[in-house]
Amino acid sequence: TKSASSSQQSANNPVSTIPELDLSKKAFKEAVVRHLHSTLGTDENKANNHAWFKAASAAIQELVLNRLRKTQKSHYLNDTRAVHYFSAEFLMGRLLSNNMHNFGLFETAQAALQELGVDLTDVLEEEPDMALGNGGLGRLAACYIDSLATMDYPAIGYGIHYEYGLFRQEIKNGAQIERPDNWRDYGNPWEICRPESIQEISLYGYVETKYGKKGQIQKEWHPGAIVKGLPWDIPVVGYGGKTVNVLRLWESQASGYFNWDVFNAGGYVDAERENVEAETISKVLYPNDETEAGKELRLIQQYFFSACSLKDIIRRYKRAHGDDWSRFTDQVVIQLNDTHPAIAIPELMRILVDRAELDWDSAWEICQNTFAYTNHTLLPEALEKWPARMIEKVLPRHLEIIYEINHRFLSEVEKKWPGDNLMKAKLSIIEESNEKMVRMGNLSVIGAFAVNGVAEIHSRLVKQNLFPEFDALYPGKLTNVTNGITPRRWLKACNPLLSDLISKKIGNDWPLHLSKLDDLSTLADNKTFQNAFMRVKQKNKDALAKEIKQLTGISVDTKAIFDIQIKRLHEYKRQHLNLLHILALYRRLLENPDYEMHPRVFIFGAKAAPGYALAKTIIYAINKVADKINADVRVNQKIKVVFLPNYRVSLAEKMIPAADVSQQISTAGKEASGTGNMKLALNGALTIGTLDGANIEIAEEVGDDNIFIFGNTVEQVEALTARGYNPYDYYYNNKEIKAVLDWLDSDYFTPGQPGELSPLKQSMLDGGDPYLVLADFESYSEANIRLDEAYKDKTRWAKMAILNTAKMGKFTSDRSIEDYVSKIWKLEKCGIE
Ligand code: F58
Repeated sequence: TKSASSSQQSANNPVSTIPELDLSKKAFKEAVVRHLHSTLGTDENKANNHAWFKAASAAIQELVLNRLRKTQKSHYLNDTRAVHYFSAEFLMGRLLSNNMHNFGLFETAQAALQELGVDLTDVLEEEPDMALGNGGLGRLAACYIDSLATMDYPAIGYGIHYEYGLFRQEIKNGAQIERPDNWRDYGNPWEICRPESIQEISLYGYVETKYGKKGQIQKEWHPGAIVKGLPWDIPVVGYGGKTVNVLRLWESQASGYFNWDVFNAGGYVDAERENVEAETISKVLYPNDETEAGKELRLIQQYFFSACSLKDIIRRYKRAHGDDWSRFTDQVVIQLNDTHPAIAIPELMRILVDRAELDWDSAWEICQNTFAYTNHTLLPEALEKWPARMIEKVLPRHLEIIYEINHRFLSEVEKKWPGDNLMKAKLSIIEESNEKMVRMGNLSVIGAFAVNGVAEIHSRLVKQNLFPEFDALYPGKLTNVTNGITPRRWLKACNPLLSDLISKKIGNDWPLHLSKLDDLSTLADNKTFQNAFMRVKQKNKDALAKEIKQLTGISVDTKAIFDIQIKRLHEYKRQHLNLLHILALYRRLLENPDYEMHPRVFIFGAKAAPGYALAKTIIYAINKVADKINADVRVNQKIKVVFLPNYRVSLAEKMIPAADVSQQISTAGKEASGTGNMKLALNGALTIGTLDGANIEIAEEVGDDNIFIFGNTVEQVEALTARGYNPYDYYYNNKEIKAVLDWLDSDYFTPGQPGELSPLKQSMLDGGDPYLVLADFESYSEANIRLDEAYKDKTRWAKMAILNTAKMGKFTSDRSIEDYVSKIWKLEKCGIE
């Protein structure tokens, strides 16, 4: 299907200023045809959309590689300091449209293809998403490397070249089915294989203690296995097409090396060889979000990409500086995206102490000045801990180093709090439980020079609740960098109609200077602009309605409120609060057919971790409730419920421009930041949300009149849990809550199968309702009534929507990156001529 807008000509095509590149329609057309012939071996008559996609991508890639060469040469000649963004996940989505936009070539390409008889919209649909991430954390990494390139900062992303990204979700009879994500089945036009930069890393084995010439103790790791890392480079094109950085992703390969001596001596290694065949390391992305799996293969994945990346960095450093380590921390800063790459800390110590033979203190100083760490969660089940025995088996030398780091650290603690053993137990890297565990968060705080949370409230809670003693021990180390999103992908490319309207009013440099959107504020009361703004929203809704019809068969009223909740499925995000409210509306309509409400379509998109049973039940419940409501003629003119399968970046790009309402309803204190909240508000959706994560900062920007806030605050949540929260109080005191929960026990939504939805009810009653769904229900219901009231007043709603777009300047990832640069990374721009 055609999206509403991409066939429109736009007014905001920036004039390119790259003299050596021919960005004309003629040149693009020729390049596409040339690739059709010589790269794909087909021709204009035979080519299908996929071939056109490949040829168009190859044509763009020529420009990309030209700028990549220039960028790398310039970074090399200037010997620039660079940030190395270590992340187990990069959720890139599609690249063709983005790269076209960043070269200012989108309209040109569209016209060129049109002359060839091809629709660009159909061609773009051929590209599989690069879904090498779970959710917010992985998408944040993708937005950040976009901003880094756009702002001419020397940067490289390091991660894993997963053969299978996040699973494809199918819905069968309402339930989630996971299917493999074969994103590279037909090749990937962007990635460049770099066999010349292969690295090798070691695993397993044992450590030998030796004595050096001066009698000093030396450690030698005799690995049990060696694995090769083959790098694949994905060019990252900055807006304007000047700087092209890279994302380097490691694929694991067998090296053929296996230490039989170790096997004969130790015995246990052989079993591991079966467990961890080299190729399996980068085989598949772990599909968990917010739970820590604790699997050996996951630890190996983390070490694999961290160690390959460090070797790569050191190779590059040595090329310029030889064995002189004194300038290392001037040139290199490594950002750890959560604790997943934290094993890089002992790995760098190993390289410096065992290999480079630096003394411990010098090595530690380098280490502590190299790493910075971003925390993305406070949920205890998401804080990584590894059994010491597992680390000992996989990385025996690293465990020794971790113990040594801890030993020295605990003597610092002793100096600050003499004799306080409780304090030591709390701060120790090692948790002395039944099974000794290594706390990766503590290791990261100790090994990094800066630690940041991802929104103001989250960073405050990191200081106050998660790491208060570390904050006292290292004043100033803990800080905040509020998340951001790239307005290139999340407005300019995904919402061309709104982008054009904005550019006509305020000029076309807002994608680089998002605060300029504030100029729209003066138009918020302007009738003509309101109409234009809402006309765009309507067209985007019409387009999404077609998509919904195609994907689910459900027809929706495009004049209804499009109410959207899109994010991973998790109890703390409370999709089930949304669902309970839908059930309440359903009941109200059945009881009173004249119940006053504007028609509303509730649209969900969410993947559940495959092992998270209750999350899967919630998806099932949403689908079963949807079936019932959508087929019930008594209510289906007023409410519809849609669950769009396989939520992913490219689907988000279609949903977000069409949203009237953005559901951001996590339990206060649980959502570190959220970034979908920013994308939706930027596209003119009004937020109904709790005072959690970045919602608070969004409310500050748009003002209380332009957002629907409800629910318990963090303080109230803390007080409520402290005095013993009992969900039954709400169940027995609120008839509506009782009725909708009891409804779940019946077979009304699952005919012939009573009890299928009971686990959901149980979780909110006997399960203790850990995320306070019932406590927030009434306030949520009231906020929904306010929202409904507001929507009835078309002028008021238009004004509110415009102000949401206008006030989102703060949330560009360019601002986040500038915060990282000034607070943490201390980089200088390197403009590429
Ligand atoms: C998310 N974390 C936060 N983790 O939940 C969200 O509030 C925040 O906006 C976002 O990070 C960016 O800071 C998140 O997405 C994961 O997906 C991890 C994947 C690997 C296992 C542990 C969770």
